[in-house]
Amino acid sequence: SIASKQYRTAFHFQPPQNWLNDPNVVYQQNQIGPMIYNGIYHLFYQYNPYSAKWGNITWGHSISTDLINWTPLDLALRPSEPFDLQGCWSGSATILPGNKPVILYTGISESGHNVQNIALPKNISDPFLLEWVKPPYNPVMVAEGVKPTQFRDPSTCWLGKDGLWRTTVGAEDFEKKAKALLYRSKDFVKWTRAEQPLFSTNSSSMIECIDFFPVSAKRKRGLDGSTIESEEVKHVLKMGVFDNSHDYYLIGKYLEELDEFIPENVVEDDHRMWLRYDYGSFYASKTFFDAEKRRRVLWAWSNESDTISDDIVKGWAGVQTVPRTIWLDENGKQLVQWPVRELESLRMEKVELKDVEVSKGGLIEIKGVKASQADIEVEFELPELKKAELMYHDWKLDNAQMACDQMCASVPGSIGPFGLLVLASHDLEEHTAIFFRVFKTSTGHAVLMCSDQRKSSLWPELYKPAFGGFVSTDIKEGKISLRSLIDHSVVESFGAGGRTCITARVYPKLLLTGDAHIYVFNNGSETVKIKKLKAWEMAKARIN
Ligand code: DQQ
Repeated sequence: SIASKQYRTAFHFQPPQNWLNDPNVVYQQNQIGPMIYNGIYHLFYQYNPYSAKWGNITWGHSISTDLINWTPLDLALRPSEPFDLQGCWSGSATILPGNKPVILYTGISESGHNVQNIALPKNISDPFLLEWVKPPYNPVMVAEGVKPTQFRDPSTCWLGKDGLWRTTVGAEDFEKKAKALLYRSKDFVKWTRAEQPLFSTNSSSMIECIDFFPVSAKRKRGLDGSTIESEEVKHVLKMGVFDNSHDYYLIGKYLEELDEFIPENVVEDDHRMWLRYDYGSFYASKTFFDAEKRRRVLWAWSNESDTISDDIVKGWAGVQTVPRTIWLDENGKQLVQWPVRELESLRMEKVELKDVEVSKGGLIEIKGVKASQADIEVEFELPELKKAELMYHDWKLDNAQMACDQMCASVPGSIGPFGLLVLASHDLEEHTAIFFRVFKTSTGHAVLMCSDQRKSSLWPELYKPAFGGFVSTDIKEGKISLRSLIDHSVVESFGAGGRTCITARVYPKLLLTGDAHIYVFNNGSETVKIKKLKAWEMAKARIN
């Protein structure tokens, strides 16, 4: 049945049971107390302790030293006071000077309003930060000039040159305009709303789980959130668009003097023109700066594709994506993501292929690894690009998904569709197809990446879309890579070194019989070459 343990993940974070959604904060705490030599990562997440559906929201808490294996701790926050009686919703942590962590979170008050609260560790020398106290001066922010039920998810705070802390909170005003409100504070207790929001838009009613952080324009390494303006620094503003539950981001300049974010290359106020971290099941993401490893790490909630009643039967719902390092692409125009290196510690048996041609209709099985728990990296070499089919549609805005919908893996093309069939039964009755297709356009070439779930399962009533995104890569070099992490009910894919990512949730029936296979396929008229392929069976991480 759908309640089979086979659908639980081996290396994606999930609690032992019940409902999970947004990652709240993860931060690395350096050497508090003499007993600890490695930093400890803390992951907090939205959690319903009583059921596998959303409700009774608390903060679950787990810790790790490697971002892969996790130990569960008691709930960090649960509703207890008039300012959070109806729920402890999303927020973030900030580390104040002296290595003092503070949580800012949204409480749903007795009267159902969204208010912002503070929580502090009860005992700062407890390395596990087990207990959190809510000072009596809460709430520290209440809605002013915005809907009191649409005002939430304070971001990690950053410190300005003027010595004031800042945070941004998503809100919807009475004209249905979304705002990234800006608040400032000297002491973290008294917060004052700035006249001007950090950013505002007419293209969504509400924006959730805002993340705002600097990225280096020169190097891959991450920057601390309070890094000040300079030639070499750009800022990223990430917003969860409430109307369609997708995370979008903009790259631009943060003008500290004006406390305003000015996005680059944005001509219209239309969220469909914004960038996406992931074109699949991926929402409410949050980054944190890992000071020890000098990287910025991204987490996100990957929602279910089965029904709520299935979730109740299963007793669980929701996973976190694997933690991903993110940095600004060399072209300065988008971010690039790659699973943290620690994930590679789970790689076991390996299978390798080199220089294998896959001609029209070709299907090559990758044998020798457990196909339900694997990490696959392939590098494809392409035929001459002049063979590419013409893109006769006017694919604009966010219609890559539509393109994948119309041109699935079984619709033959010229260069592509080629890629992987994963969680595939021997007769291919069930499979998830992750693939590329190259087009000729009036200005050059376009590369489409799809993750098509429509044939992923024979179970009824699942959400089985074909997700898609365009890939911005220099295809003229004649190469493209694909990495897919297969973890029972998760398929998380990274195209062109992490330039386009797609996470899918699937429930193939074949997992119940063990009939899982991995294939490389080509359905284009032109032969593509597997330059290199490596597939590893993954060990099971110790998660909660
Ligand atoms: N989830 C939280 C909210 C947030 C939403 C509630 C986003 O704070 O806006 O569980 O998924």
